[in-house]
Amino acid sequence: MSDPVVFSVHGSVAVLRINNPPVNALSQAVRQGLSGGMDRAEADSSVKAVLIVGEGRAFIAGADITEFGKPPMEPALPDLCTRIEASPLLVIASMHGVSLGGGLEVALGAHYRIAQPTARIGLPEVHLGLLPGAGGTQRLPRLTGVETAIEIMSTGRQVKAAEALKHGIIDKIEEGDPQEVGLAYANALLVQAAPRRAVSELPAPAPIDWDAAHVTALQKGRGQTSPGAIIRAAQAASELPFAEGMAAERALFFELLQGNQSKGMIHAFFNERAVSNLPELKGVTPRALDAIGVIGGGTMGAGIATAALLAQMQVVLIETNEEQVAAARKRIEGNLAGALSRGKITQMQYDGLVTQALTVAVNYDTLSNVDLVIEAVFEDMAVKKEVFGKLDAVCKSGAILASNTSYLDVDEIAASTSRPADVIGLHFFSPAHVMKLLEVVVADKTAIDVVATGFELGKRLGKISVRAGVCDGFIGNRILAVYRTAADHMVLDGASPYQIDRALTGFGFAMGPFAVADLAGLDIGWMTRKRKAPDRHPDERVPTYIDKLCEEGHFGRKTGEGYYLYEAGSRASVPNPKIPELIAAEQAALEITPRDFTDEDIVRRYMCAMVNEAAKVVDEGIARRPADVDMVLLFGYGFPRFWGGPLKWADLQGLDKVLADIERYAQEDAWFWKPAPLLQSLVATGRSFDDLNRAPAS
Ligand code: HSC
Ligand code: NAD
Repeated sequence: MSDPVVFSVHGSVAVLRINNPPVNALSQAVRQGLSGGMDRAEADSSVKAVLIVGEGRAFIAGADITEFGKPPMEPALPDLCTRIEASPLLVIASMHGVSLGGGLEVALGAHYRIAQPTARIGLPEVHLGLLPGAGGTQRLPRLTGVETAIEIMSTGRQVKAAEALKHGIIDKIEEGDPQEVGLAYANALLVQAAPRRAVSELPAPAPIDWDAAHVTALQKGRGQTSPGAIIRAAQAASELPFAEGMAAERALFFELLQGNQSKGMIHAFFNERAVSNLPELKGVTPRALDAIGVIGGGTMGAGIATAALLAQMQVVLIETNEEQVAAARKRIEGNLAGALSRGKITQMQYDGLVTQALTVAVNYDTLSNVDLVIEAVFEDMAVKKEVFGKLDAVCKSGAILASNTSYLDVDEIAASTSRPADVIGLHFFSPAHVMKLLEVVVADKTAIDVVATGFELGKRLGKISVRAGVCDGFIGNRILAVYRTAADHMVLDGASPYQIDRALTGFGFAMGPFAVADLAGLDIGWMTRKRKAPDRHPDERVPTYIDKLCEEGHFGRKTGEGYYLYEAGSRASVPNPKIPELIAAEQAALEITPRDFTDEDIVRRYMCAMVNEAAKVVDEGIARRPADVDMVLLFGYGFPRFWGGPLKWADLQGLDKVLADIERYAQEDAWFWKPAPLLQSLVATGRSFDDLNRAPAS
């Protein structure tokens, strides 16, 4: 392997060029190389300045996250930054691409910073459940003031060079080769006899109302603790001498590193990348994806078309009649107008997308040239089969026929065509141009290059794509049906829907299950209950109180009344007083004596139901690995990222404890709580779900 830091001398400037692909993470070898390079430069009497620069696509992407949790190795990053800053030589960082986390902290250790116009800087540790631990919390507030520093650290956002210049984080922007630009800047500074400027020697930043900022940070973090720790570290920067502030930062960093939230978030970081890395797709070339068809321009079809248009694809959308054609076009234009108003596209791009890239028609022949079609018509097998029959007749040979069905059997849909190998499920989430998840549902006969194309489409649309097998609801909706049922059972037994929603938002979900039901429309669940009623097992407990509300025409948010009451034009809601009465009537009819649940009981039962079904989904091969389930829940169902996903949560609780709870619940309702065999075997053999993630994929 080549040297991770290449040393060279150019006149009176020594260059330390970091070369650690793909993103110059600060591994031990890089830290060692930088420290050794500083020693070497200082030992050379001809050298007056040091330029730190990165090879490849980034200056430095931060500490090497793979080293977290392993025994620390010298030199420690904070010490390296201090060592750079303390150098008697003038130290300059020339930044391109991203300078993130420890990468920015190294640059803040330098005395001057120059950046490319396209460079971006940031302290994204908060997304890993951490805080900047190599002086970022102490140096950044000295440069920008506390408010800006806190905003940058607690959002973790990437700041463009121009903004960084405005805040005084960098000193100069100049386009060109980063090393050449950096050398010119270093030489100019030497000519001017510019002083060494140590950020640590700047005056401590002015204080703010720390306790108020702490409360706000915790509220915004919805249960995540690192934003609160960021405030405390900034407070240390303001109140303590620099060295003591550094010690306070280090203590807070290690507290977070040892906690569960950083473990969950680091799990999410690596697995959101790993999830679409299927060994069987190595070397498989995806089919073409220039033009796509969409059947049905309702909620989902319009969202999918929008996503494809925003990814520069030609889109042909088919609806049933001219009125629906106009309605579909209006929905897509509305979605694109949203992208325009958020600055994601320009007016010119908007015009091009709606006039040239999008065709909306009634006639299926319009689809003769598309590479892939996604069907998003009503969730009804007969309608789907009719549509697939038409697609089979008009689509060119090799075109991929995909269904966005939520629950239906993709094998059955495939079998109704003359080309089952070209059929796949592509399950998007609503709103499809916003939600990050795509389940790529692989049917029995789906060809491997069709699977590869499904993943390629996901990549082009900026989605996190997860492979799923065929079953009722695939990965996500199948698990959802079970944990949702656990919530319904708790209502029957005495917990109010409002307490359940509160307990689960307290756990970190963006919304509780009953608020979600109102948003999705209560009619969906009502219809499903009616459809499933004839085959229901006698031991299955299904509450019907909410059906009474549906019978009166109340379907949740869209009609203004559901579990909650909604005022027209407002997002605010209040509990619907009819609900406790309806629940009480059903409890009386079923002779249930309601009991109290603590918030902790509620979370535990909800999570145990989720984990138990997820273990079955992995065991049956519907999901490849536990981490795949975790990513589905994270990106499709609002699961709190700081837990890493339900199976990471289970690992962090201890699987033996989770299984013991499930067995205890089974004493009340053995039909619902059947322990998953995989969970039992992991407990029996002392393994975790994460052990299965690490096992080579079959
Ligand atoms: C940090 O810096 C902590 C410090 O404040 C203090 C530490 C002090 C501790 C000591 C105390 C005594 N490490 O995303 P991509 C891999 S925390 C290791 O597909 P892109 C990534 O897994 C860090 N690996 O590319 C992937 O691997 P694969 C703060 C890293 O162009 C490959 O690189 N920094 C890595 O779409 C390509 O990545 C961050 O959180 C890292 N830091 O995006 C930045 N970064 O090919 C995290 C990436 O095997 N990184 N990899 O799948 C990113 O945001 C994005 O990767 C980039 C590139 C925007 C850098
Ligand atoms: P929708 O009722 O909003 O839209 C369906 C559209 O299909 C309507 O505009 C209808 O006119 C059109 N359509 C019906 N038959 C057609 C045909 N033969 N040819 C062309 N167009 C036809 O429904 P939706 O919510 O967009 O759901 C569509 C599909 O996506 C369903 O299979 C659903 O299960 C699935 N899905 C929905 C969601 C969701 O949250 N809404 C999420 C994921 C998947």
